[in-house]
Amino acid sequence: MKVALVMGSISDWSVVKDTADMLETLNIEFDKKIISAHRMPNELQEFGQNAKNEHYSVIIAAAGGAAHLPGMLAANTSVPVIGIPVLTQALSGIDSLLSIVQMPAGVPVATVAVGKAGAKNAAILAAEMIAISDPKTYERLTEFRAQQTKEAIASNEQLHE
Ligand code: RP5
Repeated sequence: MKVALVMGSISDWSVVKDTADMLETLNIEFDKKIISAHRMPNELQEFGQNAKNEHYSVIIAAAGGAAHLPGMLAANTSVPVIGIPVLTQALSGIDSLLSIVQMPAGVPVATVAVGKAGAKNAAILAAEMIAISDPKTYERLTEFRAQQTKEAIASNEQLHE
């Protein structure tokens, strides 16, 4: 089971890298690709329409500003789309967030938080979707959660250093 990791521009890669790292941590196979909704509209449509045939289980799409990429991918496929709103300089990512989250009824995009937390959570959410029918991924997610709980508890030590 494979994830498509799509971004609107090479300028999004510094954010999407965190998603890629987390997918690797969770041992999820993925392909990464730049598809600009506005500069590559034909490629976007083709990619969305072929997503199922390409055996993608989940699409993660990151975009900033007038962030139409996740929504337009969702318009072209029933493969679930997770949208990452990229932090922007002009409007601090609120433009990205609203562009991605406010989808019309019938075409959902599962939208995560702006910035680093969202980038990581997109990968974890994709893994959770895959884990529904993949016990090995479920096991890895369980281990990941247990480890982060352990680290959070251990961070108490730092209060007394
Ligand atoms: C969006 O426009 C991209 O997702 C990027 O976040 C934003 C700016 O793109 P560049 O002008 O940096 O290529 O399509």
